[in-house]
Amino acid sequence: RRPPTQNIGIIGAPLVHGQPHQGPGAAPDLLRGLRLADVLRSKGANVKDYGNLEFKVVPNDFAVVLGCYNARTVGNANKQISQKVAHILKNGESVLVLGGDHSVGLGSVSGHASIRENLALLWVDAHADINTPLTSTSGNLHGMPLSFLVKEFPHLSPPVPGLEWCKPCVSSRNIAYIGLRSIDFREKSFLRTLGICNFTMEDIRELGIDTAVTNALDRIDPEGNRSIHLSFDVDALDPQIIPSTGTPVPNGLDFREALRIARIVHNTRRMSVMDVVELNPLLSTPSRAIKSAQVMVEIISRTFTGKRMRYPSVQDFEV
Ligand code: 5AB
Ligand code: MN
Ligand code: MN
Ligand code: MN
Repeated sequence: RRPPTQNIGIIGAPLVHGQPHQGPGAAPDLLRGLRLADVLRSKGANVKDYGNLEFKVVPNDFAVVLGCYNARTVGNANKQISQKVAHILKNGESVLVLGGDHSVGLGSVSGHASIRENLALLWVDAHADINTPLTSTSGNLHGMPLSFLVKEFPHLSPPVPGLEWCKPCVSSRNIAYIGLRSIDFREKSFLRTLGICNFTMEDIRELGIDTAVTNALDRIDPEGNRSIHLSFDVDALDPQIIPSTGTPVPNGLDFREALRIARIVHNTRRMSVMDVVELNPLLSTPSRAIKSAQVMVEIISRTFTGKRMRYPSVQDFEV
């Protein structure tokens, strides 16, 4: 069966206020500079680039709720992201959201859920990103998006100014993690209480990536009929491959494993939204930043189209 031509809408979401660095704001344009859209087109996709969203910085927005930094700025930006994602999905296009830090998951997942009920969420990350403003030790919202999105979340958090619009929209049964290896103490208990499916790096080393991803998808989408949201934090990959990220953790996914995730998700033919977040071109060296971005271009294009542009050896991407 030949799938219909794929329509892809790209949004740049250069939001940086979910963490302390400026760099993630430069990622969308770096990926564009590497001809991401043309690579996707060369593999047969129709691509429309909607450009970068522009976000206003709310003055005096520091530490509004117990160590939750920049909540209004992050909240307002994510409301824009949510509306844009919904708009593009309504146009019949799949969406590629280029972050920005991982707080953009708040808007991206909310926008997706507003159009497709019962989505399944695959969170590829070294981290669990499920702190609340009260459990976070950093106060950075890029470590918290899931606590706002999970319907069954066990703790009531104080309402966060700027995020009033954001309603829990994904059931914990329909969320799975791939690649975890740095989970905070309180996050562990949330994962356990909620019974969220997770394949840590340890699990992946034991089972292999194919079994991990296939089982994760079976768990979160047992009937195989849900719209899939892939939220891909580049720090899931090993820092040897992607050194340009703000919160690197050793012993991550290798390139082959990331390409297997791309392949298996692609083969569902049901991925509607992919986020690519936490790429920070201002960290490590400029040439390593470009290589990090090239790795992501290959992963993105294979996830959407299933096709490889060339036959890269892993060494091509080693830095
Ligand atoms: B990322 C940490 N758990 O809450 C926190 O990169 C790290 O989007 C969060 O996964 C990392 O600050 C957020 C310690
Ligand atoms: Mn993350
Ligand atoms: Mn992470
Ligand atoms: Mn990070």
